[in-house]
Parts: sequence; structure tokens; C-alpha cells
Amino acid sequence: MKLTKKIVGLGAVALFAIGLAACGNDDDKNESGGDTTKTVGESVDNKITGIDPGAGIMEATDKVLVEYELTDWDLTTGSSAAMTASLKKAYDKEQPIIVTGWTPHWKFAKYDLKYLEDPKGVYGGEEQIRTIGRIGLAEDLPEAHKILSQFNWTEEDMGEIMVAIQDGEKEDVASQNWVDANEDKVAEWTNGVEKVDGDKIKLAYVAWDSEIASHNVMKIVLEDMGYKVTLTQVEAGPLWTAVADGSADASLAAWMPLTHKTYAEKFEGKFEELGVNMEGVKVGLVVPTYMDIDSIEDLKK
Ligand code: PBE
Repeated sequence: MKLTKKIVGLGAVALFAIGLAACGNDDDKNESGGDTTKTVGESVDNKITGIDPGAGIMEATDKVLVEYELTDWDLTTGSSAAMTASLKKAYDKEQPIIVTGWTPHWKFAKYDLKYLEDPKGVYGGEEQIRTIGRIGLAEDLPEAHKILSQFNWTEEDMGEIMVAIQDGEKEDVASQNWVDANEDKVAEWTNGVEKVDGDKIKLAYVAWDSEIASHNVMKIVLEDMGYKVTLTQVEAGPLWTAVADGSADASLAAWMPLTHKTYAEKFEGKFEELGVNMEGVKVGLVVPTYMDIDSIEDLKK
């Protein structure tokens, strides 16, 4: 990732970009992040704060515990919102915490955080977010199929919406503001598409901050093209099942090639890949920069 490229714009966008630039930066250690006589494990009760059990990052983190021989460690389950609440609580008191984290996410704009290095590569490298559709979508809803296939944006785009929502803006308002300010981008997605007259389409998503932003934007774009759009919020497993059995038309939430590999393999042949909607995304273990550790290997000490 070219870090300089990330530092663009002003305000929330710049903050967000700087947050991204800080990923993997290991020369910004501050305080020790807790009692120096304790090991990292002792300082966090051998606990990694996870999210919803169906998330790909949870499966990968279970694998991390095995591969790095962190046998006496636990990964707690909860939700994306509970994870960020725990992170805030710890961060405000400068207490140690280890969370399952991902980019793009507003937490890098709000807090000084870093990814722990993953020398074994369990979390993979740069991931992509891909759009998936049910079999038959191209025939049944060709205009939507085209929009969904043409949809792609950047971490900075998504970051603007996530930060606005985190700052208290309603999801639909933050998304509408972005759409209004980015007509050129939206015009690329709708290029060559005819308006429809109230056709129904159902998009499935998980309540991850990144996916809340993307699905709310797509809802507005499809509505502006004449669709009646339903957003259904589900867990990751039911999301893939819904696209595979046709009860949802599409989702913008397929993190590949690694994060959702198990789902993609399970439903192989039962969905259509409609293209990459974002490049260079990432998942891993994230800690505040005040913690004096750099690598997942350091958790063993
Ligand atoms: N996430 C955000 C998801 C994909 C999007 C990293 C939490 C996951 O782990 O499945």
C-alpha cells in the first residue's frame, strides 16, 4: 500500500487516511500500555476481543490461536458494535486491549491503532471486497446487475460515510450526502443503465461498519434508478446462504480471497461474482499504539 497516496483531502477524510497510513507502522510506540511487570497475556486476561461468530475474521483468528500456539488464549464473540465499545472503554483509560480489526474502518480515524504483524500470514495479504449476486440476477434484473457489476469505490470514499455515521449522522443521511457530493462516481456505476419502474431488489448485509456504508449507498443509487430496495441485515452465514438460495438478490459484502473463502467454497456454483468493489482492504489483530508489542508472536511471551 502506498501510504502517501492515502493522505488526501481534509477533515474527516484526512483523519481517516492518516489512520490507514498508521497501519503496520511499528515506530510509534508510546507508553507501555499497562503494568510493565505483566506479560501481554496477563494484561489482557489472555483475551482477544472478537465480533460476530460468523465473520471470516473470527475463523481466521481461531486459526491464529492454533498456528501461533496461543493455546491458553480465548477469542470472545460479540458484535462489531460491542468490539468498538470495548475498544473505546480501554482506549480512554489507556488500558491494553487486542481486537479483531479491519480496514476500512473509522476506528483508525478516531484512535491511534496498529495492526500486529502476522509473520505466518494467517490473515492473508491485501484482500478485496467483492460484489456477489444470485444466479439468474442478470436475466431477472439486468439493469441492477449492471449497476452492481460497475460498482467500485475507495477506502477514502467509504471512510467519509463511516466517520460521519460515527460522529452521529444517520446512516441514510450520511450516505445521501456522499451520493450528492459524488455524482461523477455514481454516474460511472449507472453508465449505460436504463431506469426501471419499481422493480424490487433485496440486498443482504452484515452490521459491519464498512458494509453499513456500502449497502446504504447502493440502496440510494438503485432507488434513484427506479428500484424498490430492501436492505436485510443478517449474519455472515445466512448472508451467503440467502444469495446462494436466491432469497437475497445480491450483497456487496464478500471479503475475498481469504476472509470469506470458506463461504465461497461452500456455495461454489450457487452465486455469481459481480466484481471487485474495493481493493486493498485488510483484516488482522489491532491494538492501540501505546501497547508495546508489534507482532502476534509477541503474544506468546
Ligand atoms: N469483517 C468486515 C468481515 C468482513 C468485513 C472483516 C469484520 C469478516 O471478518 O467477515
